[in-house]
Amino acid sequence: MPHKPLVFSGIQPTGNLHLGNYLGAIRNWIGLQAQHECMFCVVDLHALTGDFLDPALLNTATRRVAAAYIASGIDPAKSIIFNQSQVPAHAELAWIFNCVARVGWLNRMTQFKDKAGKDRERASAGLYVYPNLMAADVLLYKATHVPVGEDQKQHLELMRDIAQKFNNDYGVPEFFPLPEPLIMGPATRVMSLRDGTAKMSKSDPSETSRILLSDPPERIVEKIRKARTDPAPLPDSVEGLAGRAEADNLVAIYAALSGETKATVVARYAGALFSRFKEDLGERLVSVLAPIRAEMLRLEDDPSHINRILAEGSARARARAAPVLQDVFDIVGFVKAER
Ligand code: AQP
Repeated sequence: MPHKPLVFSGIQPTGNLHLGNYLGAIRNWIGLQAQHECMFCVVDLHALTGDFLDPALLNTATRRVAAAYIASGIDPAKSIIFNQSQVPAHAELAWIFNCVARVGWLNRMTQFKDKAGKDRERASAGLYVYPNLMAADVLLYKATHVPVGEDQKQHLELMRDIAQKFNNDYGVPEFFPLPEPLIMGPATRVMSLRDGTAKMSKSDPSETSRILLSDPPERIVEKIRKARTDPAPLPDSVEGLAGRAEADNLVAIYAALSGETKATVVARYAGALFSRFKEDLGERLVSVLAPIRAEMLRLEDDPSHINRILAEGSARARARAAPVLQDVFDIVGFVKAER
């Protein structure tokens, strides 16, 4: 049974969105929206898996992530924008997937190891089963394509394993599709501006490690000016970026913004000092991010408008989820309580 193409992706409302979220995920969604049916979720259930999150912050961040989607070009009339907690079927299917996924599979997840750090005993059980909830997010709608950054590749592989095992165990071949990851562009893994070996992340304690979508232009320029680099000038070939993680990261960001390859960028700046390159990079960033920030501020000024968009999106998502969850309940053998 071929599955109808459907794109699904989401972001956790755990803080302000950064350039990694934009280049690795959101920006790629805009092009997909023109060609496919799409659902973009604010994954607020996932947001609880880290350290205690202040409810007021979660509340604000949820609306802010939705505002970032819309300000970046996601059209709520075309694509479904909603927050995960408003569709209880996500949590219900996730429970079933907790019983399908094997502990051995979860033990291999590098994101859990990275996020739990040294003190794994203290990590929440939710963080451990995070990939099962992520599988439920996508498979609940039988979505076929998942545009994400490089860091989510392993979770997508696990999602496919869950779908395959469910289909096999219950003898329902092709009930769930095996979703394809879409990892697009030259900046699929944007690194921290302070450490070229660490991913740019919302939860990095250093605010100067990331460019926020909400940063005003002067702050963007300042963060890029202060971004860590080595003392050598830019090389004349991509090979010359090897072993220079910070330099490589800035060139990749530039290439993603200008729509060029890293090779074209280094050829243009061969031998230039980083101070000059950073000036141009700062300008490019401001020209892309300033209009998004302005639109985000405008949208955030009217929380009830965003609430309405989320409410409409959630209603559409619930309507799509209900028959799939009912099929799953029938397949696993739950008795439907009739009056
Ligand atoms: N540095 C990055 N480069 C490219 N893509 C990235 N993504 C995240 N960081 C980068 C992509 O953004 C989407 C949403 O990610 P998320 O917020 O749901 O979770 P995350 O990957 O854990 O992101 P953060 O910023 O690191 O959040 P915290 O610090 O809260 O855990 C995904 O498609 C992801 O690939």
